[in-house]
Amino acid sequence: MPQSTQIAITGAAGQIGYQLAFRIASGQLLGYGQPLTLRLIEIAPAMKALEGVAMELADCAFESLHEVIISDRLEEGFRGAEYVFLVGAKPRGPGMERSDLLAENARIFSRQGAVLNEQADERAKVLVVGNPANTNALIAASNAPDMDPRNFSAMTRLDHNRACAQLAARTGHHVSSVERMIIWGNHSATQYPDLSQALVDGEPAMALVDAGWARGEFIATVQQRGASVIEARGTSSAASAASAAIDHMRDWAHGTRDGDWVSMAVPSDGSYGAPDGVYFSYPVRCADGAWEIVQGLDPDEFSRDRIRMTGEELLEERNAANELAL
Ligand code: NAX
Repeated sequence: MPQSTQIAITGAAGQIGYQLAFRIASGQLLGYGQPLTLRLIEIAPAMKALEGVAMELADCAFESLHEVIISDRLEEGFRGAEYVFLVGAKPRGPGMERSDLLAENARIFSRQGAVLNEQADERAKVLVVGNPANTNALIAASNAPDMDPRNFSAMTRLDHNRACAQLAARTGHHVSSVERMIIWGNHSATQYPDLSQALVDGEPAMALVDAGWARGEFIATVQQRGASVIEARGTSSAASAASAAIDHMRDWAHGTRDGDWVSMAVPSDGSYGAPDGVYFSYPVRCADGAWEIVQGLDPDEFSRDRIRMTGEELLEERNAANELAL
């Protein structure tokens, strides 16, 4: 029997956690039948709900699931973790400024980074989903000095998948025929969904759609998709977010499709004019458990402008986080 892979999820009794835990337990991350242990973490007031999640996980009788550990102690939850999904975060409350939100989450993610450094497998892959995801990833990585910052990333895969779905619908093709989509920058309203490099059934997307749509409605629809889901469902995207989190981690661990790439927010190296020292969403290719930023693309002036704007927002977030000196 191979060893059980240790997978930690924070915010595991929340909306996304409730989807994520079951999909992973069913084998969607590691492959059907691969043994795994779920280490589910919540804050104390949500522990009763988390007990219910653990009961339901047992009731699924999943072949892959060997053990479920539930805890409100990070030390226990992160122990030996090889894959870490940082989903739990402080939500924006009524009257709360963006700076307050950043400060509250900076405290959460600095502590999580420090405990990961002590307790997790030193090669653990850490995916930050909780918002503001890019800056939370930066803060967590900065507080884990013994871990490689490249082992932290933030999720823009939901935006990426949304963009692929919009392009597929517009061109009348199945979403699986869409390749080389890009989300640049921050997982926020300044993100830049860019289809200028995309292919649909091997053909350049720009030859299939008009430039006005590509630069206008397409971008706005992807940027505002989360708000549209809230308006329709009365609550924010959860199943699609969990699905994207698994896509992100699976491709990172097992590799991207030949000839294709995905969007991940990773430590910027200044490529394409993005600022250094932030977690910036780029097109990346993954192989052998590592990612590389796709090089050699030539963004036009419109794209460079958008990349600059979203980079400026990330710098502002980074500077605000630095002022907290966490
Ligand atoms: P919920 O409010 O349903 O669940 C969050 C859970 O996290 C709660 O159960 C809460 O008790 C727990 N929690 C809070 N602080 C914690 C801490 N310090 N340690 C452990 N657990 C903690 O939110 P949900 O809809 O699941 O969304 C979770 C996060 O994902 C939010 O920050 C949300 O903004 C973010 N999202 C990010 C996306 C992305 O693409 N990067 C898309 C989806 C989602 O909006």
